[in-house]
Amino acid sequence: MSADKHQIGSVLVLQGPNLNLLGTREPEIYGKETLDDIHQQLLSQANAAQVHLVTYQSNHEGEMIDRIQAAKSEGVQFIILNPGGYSHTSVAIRDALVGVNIPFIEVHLSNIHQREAFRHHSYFSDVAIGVICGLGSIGYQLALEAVIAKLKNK
Ligand code: CA2
Repeated sequence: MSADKHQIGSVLVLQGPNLNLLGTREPEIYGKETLDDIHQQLLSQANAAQVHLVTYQSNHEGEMIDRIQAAKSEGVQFIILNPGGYSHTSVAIRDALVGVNIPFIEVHLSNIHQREAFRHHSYFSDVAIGVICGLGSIGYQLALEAVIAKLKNK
């Protein structure tokens, strides 16, 4: 569904593999909230700002790429992306984002730089307009606040 005439813009929140498990395991790393809790909060924040927001989670690289390509045809103006484990492996998702040329903010719940060395590099950070990590679910709220400010200033 695309934004109506009262809305100031359209945003996709795209969540990668295993983020559907939030709130069930490893709360010390990823927090206690479920993905649905996080999405409900973002939907209410977007609604208050008259922003059209859609959420999508997939455990499959190809489905994430298809969703990014669909976002282009839907007129999505910004993507808020947590690529999950694909952060550290996926040239293909990076290529999709560069290909559609939709600005995106990369969000990680945990501070990937304090963790294992293989998490220190992300294939997305150098092409993102901004990167937030280590702040838990607040990171998504801050990313949406930044997107709302950009939509108001356009
Ligand atoms: O900190 C983040 O948001 C990550 O993107 C999360 C990914 C991880 O591979 C990245 O290095 C950093 C993993 C998401 C897995 O989430 C789970 C949540 C609960 C239980 C198990 C996994």
